[in-house]
Amino acid sequence: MSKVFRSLILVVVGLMIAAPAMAVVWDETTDGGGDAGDFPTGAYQFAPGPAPVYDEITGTLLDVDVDAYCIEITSATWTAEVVAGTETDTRLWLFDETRLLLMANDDSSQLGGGLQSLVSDTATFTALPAEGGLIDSPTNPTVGIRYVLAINGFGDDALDTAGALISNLNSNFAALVGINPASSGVFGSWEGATQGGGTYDIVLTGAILCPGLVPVTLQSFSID
Ligand SMILES: [Ca+2]
Ligand SMILES: [Ca+2]
Repeated sequence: MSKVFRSLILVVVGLMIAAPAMAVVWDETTDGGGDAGDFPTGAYQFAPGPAPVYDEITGTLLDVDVDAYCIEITSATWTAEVVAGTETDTRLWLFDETRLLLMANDDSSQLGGGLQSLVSDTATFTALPAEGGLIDSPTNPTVGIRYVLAINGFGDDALDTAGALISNLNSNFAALVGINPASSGVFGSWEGATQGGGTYDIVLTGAILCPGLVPVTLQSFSID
């Protein structure tokens, strides 16, 4: 092997090591074909096959809107974070296949995200600096299992089947919040409050957009 060729290989290998992993972005409209469903009164979106693996989601919220996506948790340490967008005040909700809320967050001000949102495993959220890190009875999802991640805007609330607030986000803006003790925790409907709308960008770490077929139990959330 010539010195030049060997040097070239070393440079290429060095660049490969230095290059940061690039996120693969799923767009609600260009990849998903249009408005993502509202869970469970409309379909949610998921990837068509095992590749590529999507770990970032972009879309647009209307004035009264919820966009839902199937995500699979791939690591015990994971986050789903709204990182940018013109929607200035988002909310994130994570439900399991029985429509039970595991956790929700309104404002990720602890990360400098202001009125945008972040959900994560409880250990990661607890370790966040500044005013954040507060948790109120969230439940960690299971690695390898699929869930529904829904995004909407303040102050549209999720209601249970009896019409009660599933989560007390109104008094826990910057906390990771689980089920309101006065609620069954089982999703019934969205309150439907006007939110203002705008674009959003959700970055997934330790989680991916569900690749390919979604379990029948999750499919039942769709009215299609
Ligand atoms: Ca929608
Ligand atoms: Ca918010």
